[in-house]
Amino acid sequence: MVTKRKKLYEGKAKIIYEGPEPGTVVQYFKDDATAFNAQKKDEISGKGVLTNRISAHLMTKLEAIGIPTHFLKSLNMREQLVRQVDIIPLEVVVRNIAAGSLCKRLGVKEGTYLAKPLIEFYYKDDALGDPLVSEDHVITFGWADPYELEEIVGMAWRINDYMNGFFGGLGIKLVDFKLEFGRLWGEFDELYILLADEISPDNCRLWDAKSDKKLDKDRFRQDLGEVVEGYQEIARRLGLIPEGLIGEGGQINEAIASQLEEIENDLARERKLRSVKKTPPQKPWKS
Ligand code: ADP
Ligand code: AIR
Ligand code: ASP
Repeated sequence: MVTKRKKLYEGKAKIIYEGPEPGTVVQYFKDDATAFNAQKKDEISGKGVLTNRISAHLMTKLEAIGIPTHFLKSLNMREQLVRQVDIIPLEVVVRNIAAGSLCKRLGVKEGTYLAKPLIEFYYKDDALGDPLVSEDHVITFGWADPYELEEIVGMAWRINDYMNGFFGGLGIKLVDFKLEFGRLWGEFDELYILLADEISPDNCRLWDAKSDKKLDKDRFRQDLGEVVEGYQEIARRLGLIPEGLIGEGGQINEAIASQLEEIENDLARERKLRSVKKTPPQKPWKS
């Protein structure tokens, strides 16, 4: 019997479906790309497969260093099972090198190394265009309390430290990235802050360390072309694409594609074992 699952939310890059157990949801990664608050839109064939795989991989790496994340397991090429959280309405941006809106706002030259990593908060509200806000705004308007904010900032620093080293080892500069966090209440009403949403070239700026070639969503934002190729290069360096999968003209090698599915299944099986201890919360969702 085919059961139609309930769509809970459709965003610009993902669809959230009801999960198989209470407290879980399925994230479906679309090929849609938007920029500048959805004023620019397009479909980038194959993007969702790559962002799903890259995000699953990075979330698993972060779990392994003790960052609590929403990720439970990969389901298929475009979907992953995650814990449902109450999203804190903040986009937490960490910057190592000046780019994007920082350059526009302050006139800093793109590519300038910052004296220290910079953490910024944007209030997550499409109608307002996700405005930049201060920690004081966050507290005053109650988007997060001081303890939550301290935890979020601590996690953002640790994630940046880890990812800087990790990408550095792959010959990639981690220019900046955006994180989202969510609240999860445990069995005894204790509160956990989890890393949620996704980490992929859709919300990180990643440059080749030698050439400074952009391998992220800026290829789409700035009409640089070869968008999916940039994402593929990141996946390839992460070891998520076997050599030879993509031919000269960008065509997929079917034999290697089926091998890729096997790898995906192996990864999923491995994560299933890892996720045994992570039973979904007993309590129905609080919102
Ligand atoms: P947007 O809403 O900006 O268009 P997406 O297309 O990426 O973004 O949609 C995904 C939505 O799901 C986002 O609003 C994000 O905050 C939310 N989300 C991410 N992870 C979770 C989670 N674990 N539980 C509930 N909601 C989540
Ligand atoms: N980001 C912010 N809002 C949505 C996204 N994806 C990410 C960008 C970039 C970082 O946050 O992809 O990696 C900073 O973006 P900006 O535009 O503020 O310079
Ligand atoms: N995804 C956001 C938008 O559609 C921001 C961006 O990535 O540029 O505007």
